[in-house]
Amino acid sequence: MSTEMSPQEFYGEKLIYLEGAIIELTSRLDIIRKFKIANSDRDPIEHYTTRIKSVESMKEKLRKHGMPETVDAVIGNIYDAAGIRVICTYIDDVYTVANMLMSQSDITVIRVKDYIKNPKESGYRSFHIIVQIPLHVGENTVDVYAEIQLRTMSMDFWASLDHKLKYKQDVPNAKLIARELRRFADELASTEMNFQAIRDMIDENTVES
Ligand code: 0O2
Repeated sequence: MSTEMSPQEFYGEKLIYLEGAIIELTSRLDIIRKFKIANSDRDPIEHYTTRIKSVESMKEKLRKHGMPETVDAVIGNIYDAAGIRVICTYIDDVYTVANMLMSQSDITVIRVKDYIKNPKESGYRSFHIIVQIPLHVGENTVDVYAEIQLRTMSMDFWASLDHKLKYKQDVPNAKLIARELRRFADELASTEMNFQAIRDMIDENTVES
């Protein structure tokens, strides 16, 4: 039986900040989807998932950064307590959706990491944005941090397998598997670019009937 503290127990009344940031940001994504469908007939987002960082991994992060294991330390300093992962159809959709979010006047962009243009050593690819979004809670307005990770389906597929390797202990041939994953990441990236080029060729040559 798990003895891990629940987010409600740890965050208490401030859980609403994290849940609220997720609600705000997913509404923005839903509106982007509706706008794109209405204007181009194509939804750039396959799906999105959301999560509040588990208490165990949050405490580990606070310890790593030498911060007290308190809710205030999280709300004031930790960027990814509230997280949204957006899975897009094509690579250019990632940038379209990211730019549409980042250009919203009440969203403050704190940090951008483009691991698509500059993949990690592991082969990991994704576009990360840290934002701050204002939340009206009762009589107060609070700015809440959230992390948005945008990636394509193939980047997501790759990251799930890589995550499995990272968190599993004693995998035989872990080094060899990591090397193979790195190679597959390059192959997926090149296949994805080819898919996008073919999509463009089809679109350019399509005559509306
Ligand atoms: P979880 O459970 O996904 O939240 P920081 O976030 O500040 O600790 P850093 O280096 O600034 O560290 O963050 P980075 O690398 O921009 O993004 C961290 C998150 O990206 C990770 O969150 C993963 O979700 C994802 N990520 C980064 N590198 C890799 C990788 O090589 N493989 C996979 N599968 N995912 C990666 P967490 O906190 O590790 O976990």
